Amino acid sequence: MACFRTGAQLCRQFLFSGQSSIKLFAASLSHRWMSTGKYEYIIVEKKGEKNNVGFIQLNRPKALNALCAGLMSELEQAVKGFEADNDVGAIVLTGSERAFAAGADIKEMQTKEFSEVWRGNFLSEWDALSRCSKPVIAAVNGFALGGGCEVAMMCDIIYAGDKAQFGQPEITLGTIPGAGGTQRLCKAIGKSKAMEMVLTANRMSAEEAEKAGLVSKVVPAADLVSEAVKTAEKISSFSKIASGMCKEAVNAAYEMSLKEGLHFEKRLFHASFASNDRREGMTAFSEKRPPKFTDS
Ligand code: DAK
Repeated sequence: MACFRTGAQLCRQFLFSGQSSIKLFAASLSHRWMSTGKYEYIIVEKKGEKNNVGFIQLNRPKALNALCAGLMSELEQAVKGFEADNDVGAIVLTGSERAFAAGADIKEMQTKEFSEVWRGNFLSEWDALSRCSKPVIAAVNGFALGGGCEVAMMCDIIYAGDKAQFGQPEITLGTIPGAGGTQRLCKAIGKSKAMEMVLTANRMSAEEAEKAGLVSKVVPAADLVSEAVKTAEKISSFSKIASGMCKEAVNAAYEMSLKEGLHFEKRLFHASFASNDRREGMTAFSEKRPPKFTDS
């Protein structure tokens, strides 16, 4: 199964890498559409010197970026748009200085009944971000609470501004985290700290989150986005086939036993030998010159 998925992904990467004029035209159209502000709750742009970083800013300031259905649906569209854009090698997701996101929209959930949420698999569309094949960096300033913390954890790397606060306050609403707050948090910071956050609704500061391993870097709030974009640019400079494989392999560590994960990693490594970029990377090293990756 693992090998099948790897092969399928490789084929898809090969297909996307064909820089045919039709594909370039479609990408430029979708970029133009994304940049013309057709979104209500998010801002979508491309950033970086080479315009190769997808940038999504949650933009519902009056509700502290509460993640209403409309916002989540726009987020899914934007992520899919960047996935289909051959120029984009990594994505940055951020909010405002006051709030990354204060959680799912409580007012939208308030009157829902059990039968409705159960039968309709309420909020199942939230998974889209965690299925993105390109690396995503969450740049978190301010509140990342409930679903906001869970969305950050769906990303591959979290950078935090120095005033960021992480928390899973669902218990104060008589419910529990529903999008990874009991699972990803536990894997990121361990059972005792996760239990404490989930059971007490106590928040974790940026500094504590870095110590606990939830975030990889804390920077002054004002520098957060540029730091995240810089890292995304660096990732984008490498072969997209290699970065996609790296992401897939690291994520496998969450879902497989060590034995299965090591096997999966080795097979992906072998599969990288089918790419031109692997040959180019090793040739460039031997010839003492920078590589020219073509994502093929
Ligand atoms: N929903 C809706 N509105 C929110 C909101 C939220 N989560 N958070 C804040 N707001 C709104 C406030 O109602 C207020 O609106 P107005 O009254 O001005 O109209 C405005 O944002 C400003 O908020 P405050 O006046 O409260 O501002 P403060 O600075 O005093 O307080 C705060 C900031 C972040 C501490 C506070 O707003 C707060 O405690 N917010 C709620 C945090 C929270 O409990 N979050 C968890 C929500 S439950 C699932 C997927 C996801 C989820 C579950 C399942 N599946 C895939 C199944 C997620 C669940 C959740 O996230």
